[in-house]
Amino acid sequence: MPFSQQTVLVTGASSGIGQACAEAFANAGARLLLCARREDRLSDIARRLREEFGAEILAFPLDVRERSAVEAAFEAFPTEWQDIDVLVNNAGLSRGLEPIQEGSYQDWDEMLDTNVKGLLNISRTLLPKMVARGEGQVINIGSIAGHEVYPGGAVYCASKHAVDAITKGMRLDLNGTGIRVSTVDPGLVNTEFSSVRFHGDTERADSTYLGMTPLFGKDVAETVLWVASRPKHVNAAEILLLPSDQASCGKVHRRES
Ligand code: NDP
Ligand code: 8X3
Repeated sequence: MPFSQQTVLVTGASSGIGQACAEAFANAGARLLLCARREDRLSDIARRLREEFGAEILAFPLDVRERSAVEAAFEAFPTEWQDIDVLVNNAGLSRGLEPIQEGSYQDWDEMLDTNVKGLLNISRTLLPKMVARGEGQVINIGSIAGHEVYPGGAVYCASKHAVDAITKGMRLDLNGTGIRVSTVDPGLVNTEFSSVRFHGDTERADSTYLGMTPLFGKDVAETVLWVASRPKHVNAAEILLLPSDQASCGKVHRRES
């Protein structure tokens, strides 16, 4: 089991890519720390992974936007869970697709507070321990939206451009500490992402993937696992992972149904 000695933290593990990462690392023998806001979903996932893979799991509710709650959660861990080998900064969301002049302040705050400041809250809390140990790996889930901008996506894309900048800055600041920093940047992935973006309008969410074959959480999780499996002297720094039907944010091949 390649990860049998490793402790892996996945944020946003209650759904989609995070849930798939939890499953992939459990299958590879890792001990897992899983967090998200929906405690019931997390508990079900943790129970299933314990049954299926015999995984050792500590699942706990956490809103990554709440800095003091993030700090308190990690201080409260039992000693045997303190040394985290791999941090998967996955928790994130999009809200709305309105043009900038019609955008909602609430949606903007939620995206920036979660995707940017949430990632910083988790990273700032955990990195000192990794630096002190001289080892660890941070894998941020960015997006094609960190490489391009599309209409109605200014703020979500800004948040993912920020993740790209933070990833690059982390790599510079942590160079020589023994910590590797990577980003996995997917294109369209069929998760709850679009349903969250459209505030529960599932018909509109489903239309995102109409006539094309998107990625699934498992595809991204397999890539994250591959990044984490490289030998210590190799850093897979940046991976843009697209569905074959997608060439850019706005160029998606769709078949007539
Ligand atoms: P999902 O909506 O399926 O999953 C999002 C996860 O993030 C959930 O587990 C959710 O849990 C968690 N989350 C959201 N807000 C918070 C918060 N404040 N605190 C803690 N956890 C939070 O979407 P995806 O799996 O697709 O998204 C995962 C990541 O992948 C995001 O960063 C997204 O930007 C990125 N991404 C997604 C793509 C896609 O097309 N789907 C493409 C490129 C990148 P809960 O609600 O329980 O808190
Ligand atoms: C999610 C991919 O293109 O919907 O980050 O913004 S996209």
